Amino acid sequence: MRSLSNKLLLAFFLSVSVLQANSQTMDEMWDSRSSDQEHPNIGWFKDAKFGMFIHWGLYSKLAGEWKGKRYYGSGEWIMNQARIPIAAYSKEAATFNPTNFDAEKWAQLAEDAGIKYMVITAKHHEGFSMFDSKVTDFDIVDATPYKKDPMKALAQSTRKRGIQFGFYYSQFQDWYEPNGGKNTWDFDESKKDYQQYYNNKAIPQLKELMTNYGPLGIVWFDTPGGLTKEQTNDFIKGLRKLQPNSLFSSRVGHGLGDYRDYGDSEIPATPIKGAWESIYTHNDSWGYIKHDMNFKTPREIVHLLAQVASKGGNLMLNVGPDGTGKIPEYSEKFLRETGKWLARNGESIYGSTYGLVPAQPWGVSTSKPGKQYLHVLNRPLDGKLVIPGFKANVKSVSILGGPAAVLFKKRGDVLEISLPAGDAANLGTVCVVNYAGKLADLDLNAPVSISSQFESNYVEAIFGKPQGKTTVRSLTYSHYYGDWKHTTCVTGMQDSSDAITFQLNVLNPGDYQIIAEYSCPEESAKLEGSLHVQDQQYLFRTLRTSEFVKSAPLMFIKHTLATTTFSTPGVYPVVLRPAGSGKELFKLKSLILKPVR
Ligand code: FHN
Repeated sequence: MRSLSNKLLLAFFLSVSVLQANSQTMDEMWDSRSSDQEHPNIGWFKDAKFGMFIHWGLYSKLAGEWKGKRYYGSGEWIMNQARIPIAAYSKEAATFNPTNFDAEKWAQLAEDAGIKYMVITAKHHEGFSMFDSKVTDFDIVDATPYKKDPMKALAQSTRKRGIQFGFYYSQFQDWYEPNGGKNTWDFDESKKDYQQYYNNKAIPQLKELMTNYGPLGIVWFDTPGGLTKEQTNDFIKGLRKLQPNSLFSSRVGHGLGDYRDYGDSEIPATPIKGAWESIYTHNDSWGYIKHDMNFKTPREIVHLLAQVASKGGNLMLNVGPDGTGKIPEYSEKFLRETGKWLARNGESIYGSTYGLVPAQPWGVSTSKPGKQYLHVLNRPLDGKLVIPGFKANVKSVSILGGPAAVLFKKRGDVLEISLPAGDAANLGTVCVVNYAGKLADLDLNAPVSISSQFESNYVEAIFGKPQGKTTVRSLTYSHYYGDWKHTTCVTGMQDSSDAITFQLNVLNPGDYQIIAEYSCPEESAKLEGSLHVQDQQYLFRTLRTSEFVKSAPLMFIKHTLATTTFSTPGVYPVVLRPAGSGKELFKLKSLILKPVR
């Protein structure tokens, strides 16, 4: 009787797990909550700021192509995208021979790039182990002509350079195992026994990884599933005993990780306290695809790093080596350029926390005690950097890697810095403001600065104050398969009681065009809306762009709604709302203030 009820309970638990696993949303797969208890070893991670992610597996050899057909987007998903049966996929191991792999070269690249930690895929969803595992023969030592364990060498080469080393491990999805998550083309998901898979593969393999490769900075779990919170707790506890100092990513699930990872390629809209990380691909795919050449430029990488650091987080940027073990040429080249910038400007990134200067058209800021680092991502035309609301006493201003002292003026709370002549080759100038006393914490409600010294001033959705049913939220979509994008937009404005108000701090009087940057599906096209500024109402009709679907680009239009003259500097509210009632007006990404030339 007792064993029957146990079996029933187990069957119930399994069917609930199956349901849960199949109905997971992206937010559940990207669990971005972390434990309330700070990990005692979190310090190095908070200071590190720049990590290298490496996706490398059997999929790297396929390079985005299967049976003459090319696949785009996430190359490591090719087995799933092409529904390749295990029998055919596993044969690829017989010719996987990454003889170009050179641990020293990879680690040297990381060091040259200014990378402080590296996380590499030990086993991705395909189920192939890139390390020597006694748990399975489907691993690089047993199943390939290469026969060596590249992870041993890489762990040594990185550590020797003072770079923290960690493993990515897909703890739930394993398309090779009958009881692993999410291979629905070879197996019936409803018949799977996830516990069996956890007990016989995931846990023993994680134990191998945490025993045989020295101290691991991070175990980077991904796409949780099949375990309750209690079971996840037990799973974590068992592993922690082996290496109490290792940090676990939040994708271990149920809010039990040591730091937060946001969605793939996502930066939170506002600064976040505590330890967290943004993860980005260098091109479109995580795993190598030979026809993916959309590499972020050195300037784009530096700006991304500054953006993430200005909100208090780390950037972990992915590279995808090919099946021979070679890192793409442009990844090498552009990362080395980034490293040169960091060699000069690293003080503003490493060990910093989020910036205290509110939104400015010239860029973003990062902080250290007594210092604000101003990252000039857009240079003002007149070379004068204006920082309103800077209440502390400024002692000096300098440029990292440049003049030790630059001229500045303080008029009340407005700090004005005279930038030295521009250096076009510089990927981003950083001004250091040394100050005495205390600056107040960042005020997200502070008015957004608008200046005539820029071609355009972007006021992001997050700075609007919503009213009625209006909400500001992040919309997630992709261009190619799995290359996620996130845009924070004002949504839900349906009738005239709904509105969004932006407070603009106009620094230079003059004529400005007011442009709304929005996305508008067919059902919202031709709706009437109104914009209020300086006691004037301007009416407009929405223009159709694209539907909001997960698997296609979300298109935005820049629609000029009004031209206005601000005759004196000061704070001006701008209000947008639907004129009638019915459907959502549009999804507003930003308000753009463009000085009239
Ligand atoms: O499905 C994976 C994907 O292949 C890749 O590994 C990324 C990296 O964050 N994580 C998962 C999706 O979010």
